[in-house]
Amino acid sequence: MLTTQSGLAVVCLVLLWTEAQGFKVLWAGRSNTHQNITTAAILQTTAQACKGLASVEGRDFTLPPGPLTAETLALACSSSGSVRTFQSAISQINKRNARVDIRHVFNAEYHFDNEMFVVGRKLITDGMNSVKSSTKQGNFETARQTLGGILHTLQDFYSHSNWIELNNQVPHFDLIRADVPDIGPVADKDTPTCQNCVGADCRNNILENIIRDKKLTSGYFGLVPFFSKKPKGKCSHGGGFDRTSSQEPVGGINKDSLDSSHGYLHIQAAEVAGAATRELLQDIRGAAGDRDFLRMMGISTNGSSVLCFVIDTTGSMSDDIDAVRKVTSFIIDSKKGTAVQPSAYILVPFNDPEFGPLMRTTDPEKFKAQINALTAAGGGDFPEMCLSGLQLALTGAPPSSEIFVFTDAPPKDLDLLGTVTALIERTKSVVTFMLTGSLGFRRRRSSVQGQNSRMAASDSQVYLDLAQTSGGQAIQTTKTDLPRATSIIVDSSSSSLVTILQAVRNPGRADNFSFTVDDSVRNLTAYFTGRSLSFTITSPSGLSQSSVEVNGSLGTIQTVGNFYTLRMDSQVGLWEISVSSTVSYTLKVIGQSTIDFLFDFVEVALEPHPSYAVLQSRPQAGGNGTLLVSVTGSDSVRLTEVALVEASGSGEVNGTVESVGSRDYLVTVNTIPAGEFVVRLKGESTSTATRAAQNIFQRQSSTRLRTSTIVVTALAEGFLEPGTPFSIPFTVTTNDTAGSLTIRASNDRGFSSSFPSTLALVTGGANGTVNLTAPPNTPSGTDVTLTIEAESPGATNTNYALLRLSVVSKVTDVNRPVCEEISVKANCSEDCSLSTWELSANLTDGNGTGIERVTLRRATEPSTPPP
Ligand SMILES: *[C@@H]1O[C@H](CO)[C@@H](O)[C@H](O)[C@H]1NC(C)=O
Ligand SMILES: *[C@@H]1O[C@H](CO)[C@@H](O)[C@H](O)[C@H]1NC(C)=O
Ligand SMILES: *[C@@H]1O[C@H](CO)[C@@H](O)[C@H](O)[C@H]1NC(C)=O
Ligand SMILES: *[C@@H]1O[C@H](CO)[C@@H](O)[C@H](O)[C@H]1NC(C)=O
Ligand SMILES: *[C@@H]1O[C@H](CO)[C@@H](O)[C@H](O)[C@H]1NC(C)=O
Ligand SMILES: *[C@@H]1O[C@H](CO)[C@@H](O)[C@H](O)[C@H]1NC(C)=O
Ligand SMILES: *[C@@H]1O[C@H](CO)[C@@H](O)[C@H](O)[C@H]1NC(C)=O
Ligand SMILES: *[C@@H]1O[C@H](CO)[C@@H](O)[C@H](O)[C@H]1NC(C)=O
Ligand SMILES: *[C@@H]1O[C@H](CO)[C@@H](O)[C@H](O)[C@H]1NC(C)=O
Ligand SMILES: *[C@@H]1O[C@H](CO)[C@@H](O)[C@H](O)[C@H]1NC(C)=O
Ligand SMILES: *[C@@H]1O[C@H](CO)[C@@H](O)[C@H](O)[C@H]1NC(C)=O
Ligand SMILES: [Ca+2]
Repeated sequence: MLTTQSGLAVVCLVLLWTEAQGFKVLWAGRSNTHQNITTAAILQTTAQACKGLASVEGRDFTLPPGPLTAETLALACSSSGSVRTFQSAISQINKRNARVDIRHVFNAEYHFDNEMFVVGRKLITDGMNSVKSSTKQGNFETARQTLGGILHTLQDFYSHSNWIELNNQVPHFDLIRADVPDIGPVADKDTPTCQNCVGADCRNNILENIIRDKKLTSGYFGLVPFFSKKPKGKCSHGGGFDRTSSQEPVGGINKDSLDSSHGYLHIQAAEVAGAATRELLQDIRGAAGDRDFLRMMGISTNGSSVLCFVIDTTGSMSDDIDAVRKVTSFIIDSKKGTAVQPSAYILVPFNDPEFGPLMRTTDPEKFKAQINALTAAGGGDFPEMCLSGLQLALTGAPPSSEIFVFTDAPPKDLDLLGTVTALIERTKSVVTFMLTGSLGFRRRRSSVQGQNSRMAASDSQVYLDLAQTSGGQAIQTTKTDLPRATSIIVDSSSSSLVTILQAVRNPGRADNFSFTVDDSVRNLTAYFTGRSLSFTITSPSGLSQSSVEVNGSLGTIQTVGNFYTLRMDSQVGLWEISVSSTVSYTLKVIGQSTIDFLFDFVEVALEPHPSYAVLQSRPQAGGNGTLLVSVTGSDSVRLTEVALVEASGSGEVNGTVESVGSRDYLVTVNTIPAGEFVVRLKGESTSTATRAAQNIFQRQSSTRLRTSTIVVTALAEGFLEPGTPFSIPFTVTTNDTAGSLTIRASNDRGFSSSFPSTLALVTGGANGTVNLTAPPNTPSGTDVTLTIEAESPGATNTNYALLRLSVVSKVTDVNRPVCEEISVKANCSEDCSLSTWELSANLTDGNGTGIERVTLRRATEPSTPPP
């Protein structure tokens, strides 16, 4: 069953006799996993949504022959630019699904163990309500997060209950309906449901009368030796970790994998779980509409990049706002009607003391109008609320967005620095600062309201640091020259931007860098930022150009303030860059390519069920670490090397790479570097047009990461209800033995919160609670991002836990509207889409909240098991 792969052979030997909760997540051999089931269902439902949207928009939709993949489907959906975001959406849903086996291993209701049908179903229906509300508000991140979790519970029903043994071939539809009172006959607590298995043979251990009366039951599960007990006569989950399965009646009924107690029904259970997953997704699709359903899945017919501006609107900014207007119009007009226009536009103005609100639209003309409406005024004293504005952009933009901040003043809200840094690390968005006036070169800002504006070099340091953490630039220029620097914004609006190399030397020093360009890369571009820089680039064929040659053998060097851009021919092979500056500098080499990667540090647990959960904080210092890396964009790439590279040195640590899925890899590193580091990945691709020799590719993370000696964990399940305080308990563990921790909690919605500002250390750590309250009028589906920061005694170390929560109003109307057919006038016999027909129907919602929307949809194909 289990493949014994590199490094984990010993563990796998142990796992040979184990089995645990739900379909597996990792190391499932030939068995179906939660990921297989979920991915297949998403592809099928998304294909139907694409088909629906295409027919409404009068476009053709044909699925290519062969197996459905994210690539082929995105292409068929006329959204080839969305491959990466589609894969990223699937991956996010799968990660939240996997997390349930780590965070809720002891909560039976999340797995439909212990006959917890009522609570289990409530998790699903409450979650569906939240997914629909989030989608309606455009909060797709939160929607995916919730969706991943409830799909785990839904799928486990088919593995852990006796639904399949009751000979059901289709899903239990009532599990996803809040409008039915119960889910049918369930064996009550006192009714025995199982008998002993005959040796290892558990085929007939469910009692005959339970099967005959069609009573639902599920296996009991307990991990704790001697303490785990089950009620008399009840079935067990089964498997080595389940301590109840050795109690009478011995054995189990789970169908988690081919070699489980009821492994002979594994395939059927997985098929019905797949059909159930499709049903749930169809229900969400119905509520969201095809366009928003596809956006939740990361698919937009308008390309996938997001244009995101954070703009200082205080008195001295009118030149900058003009420059933003011009570049916005340029991007929108030059990409109009093409497949590469931004899929969304985000604008966050900030002033002092006001900032926000975040404006998000998919309509380019509306965005232009919003930018045209900006005026420069006010601002009071010199510093402004820049970090508050940036915080909104970081939580409101999709992950890995490029965010551009325009300002000429230092930040006033430095208390948000830790939060903004945490958000950059977690979202992996890239922040580029356009610093003008006094923060730029030469010209100084005119004094505001008679106050003297005092500037120090340190004023811009916060921006330089944040740019470096995110992998962006801090471009310092005059207001007059600013329009020439905005070409970087045009570059960023391409939907397949990848980072090939990025490095920072601060303090500056002479150094040599090399990088490999593969044949999927187009429009190779190098950016340098630094004062009085001096560099030379050499191509694989030996052509070289130095920074003083404006027009050289590789291209034209454009210089604006401290920012240099060189666009080059994307020659395949090994390139070299030699920098001889002693002042601090950054360099970044980007290109356009479909091949990229996603990564997260994860916590892996092998017992009872091998699974992982994404860390919402910095990894622990001095120890080992595990990353989940997914290669996106191409089916024919193989990852060969993943290294953590010191951000400002040349040290690097190689990881052990283990494939755990078609494009997913678990990478373990023995010692995470102590300082800041980036993730670099190398691999081979055979997707060349010519299918020529193997093609080595290299990619790097933009974001700089770091470890911490403090560990912060916070667990928040469920949803905030408007007007009601919501408690989020958190735990801090640290090496420090005395003193107290400083705690800061902040959220991006300005919700009122209470938390202890310091926590006294008890041996090894401390526990605390943050109470967060959404105002009573908060719309259902609003999301809120909470950062809980802990700082060690003496401020030597900080870490955080970042949580994205959803506000959901109590549902009062669970009854579906009714569509009653009155008459149909049609003379079409076969394909009615080719003729005219007339339908008259009576749509009513009883005493419910009313009918929101009426859509016509072609009947979907009957649920068929995946091929
Ligand atoms: C695509 O762009 C058009 C305008 O060009 C806009 O009306 C529409 O809302 C956009 N669609 C999506 C899914 O972003
Ligand atoms: C960079 O490479 C050049 C040529 O190979 C070499 O002369 C120089 O010493 C190197 N510089 C550093 C800092 O390694
Ligand atoms: C590469 O850049 C050129 C010129 O800047 C542009 O015309 C072309 O569309 C870009 N290529 C791609 C694939 O975007
Ligand atoms: C990683 O570190 C943890 C905690 O220090 C330890 O329990 C575990 O065995 C280590 N794993 C490996 C593969 O070294
Ligand atoms: C990392 O692995 C690569 C390829 O396996 C090897 O070339 C390189 O020297 C290794 N680096 C370190 C620091 O071990
Ligand atoms: C499920 O995924 C695993 C890992 O990618 C794969 O080995 C297995 O063949 C898949 N199973 C099915 C039934 O698709
Ligand atoms: C605590 O200190 C020990 C020894 O200095 C170190 O090995 C360990 O990694 C530290 N743990 C944390 C959480 O920092
Ligand atoms: C949070 O709310 C709980 C319950 O209402 C209360 O006991 C606790 O003291 C509150 N904690 C803080 C930090 O306000
Ligand atoms: C924090 O809470 C956990 C679980 O309730 C408990 O085990 C731990 O001892 C507590 N730690 C401190 C420092 O109070
Ligand atoms: C539509 O349904 C409502 C409620 O059932 C009923 O009162 C009404 O008469 C119906 N209208 C028609 C035209 O059938
Ligand atoms: C309206 O609400 C009442 C009480 O909540 C319920 O008994 C009744 O069946 C509802 N009527 C309809 C048409 O749904
Ligand atoms: Ca001010």
